[in-house]
Amino acid sequence: MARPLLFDDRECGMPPALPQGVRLWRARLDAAARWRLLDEIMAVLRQAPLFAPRMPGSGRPFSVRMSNAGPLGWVSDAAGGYRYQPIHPETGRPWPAMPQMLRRLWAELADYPAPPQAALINYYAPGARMGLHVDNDEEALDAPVLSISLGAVARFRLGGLKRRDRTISFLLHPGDVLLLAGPSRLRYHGIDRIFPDRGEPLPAPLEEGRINITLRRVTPPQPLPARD
Ligand code: MD6
Ligand code: FE
Repeated sequence: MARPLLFDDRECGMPPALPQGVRLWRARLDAAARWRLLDEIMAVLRQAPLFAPRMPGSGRPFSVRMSNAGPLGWVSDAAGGYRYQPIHPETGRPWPAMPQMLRRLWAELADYPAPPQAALINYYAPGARMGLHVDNDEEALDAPVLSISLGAVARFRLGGLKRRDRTISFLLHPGDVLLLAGPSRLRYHGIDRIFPDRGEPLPAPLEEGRINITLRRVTPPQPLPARD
């Protein structure tokens, strides 16, 4: 018999079982930490305004708007495609420094011997979504991607290594932290929808919607020079 919707794993709590390499820390950031992080993110966005990335080829804009912090940022446009670059595509200025909180979270959770180089900031206004995709524009595919959710609740969809593989879905709440690592690093995933009335408001001038931050290592760590 179907269980009542209120207790459905798709709607609340932990998904039944996460595949190896996927970790989910519910409410890893408490309310105070979420506000501190949001403050830092709003400061980044004042220096590096949200831009609308475009699909390679068609030039169709994503519904999600983006910015970055750190030495590298992920961008996409019709002519250049998906890539990392050290400057904002519209202002031409270097990305703002990565907030220390984010570097610390990576050091605590990522189990990788080098710091993240890009913090990709995704902003979902009500109605925005992100189609199933794989994050594979990084050279350092041995490094995990660590993701932090803020603001509105979203439904995350997680698939397999092939687009047509079975998927599971679960909700991401503000303060949740999700890791895709190891054998799950190249799994398909996306955001089906956000729930603008659930979760927490964002600071002005955004007010509503969802922010997701993904921390990425782009290039392999520099090996130490041999001493002999
Ligand atoms: C999002 N997240 O939560 C989109 N990518 O808005 C991602 O695309 C993502 O959560 C790689 C690893 C974790 C993620
Ligand atoms: Fe992704």
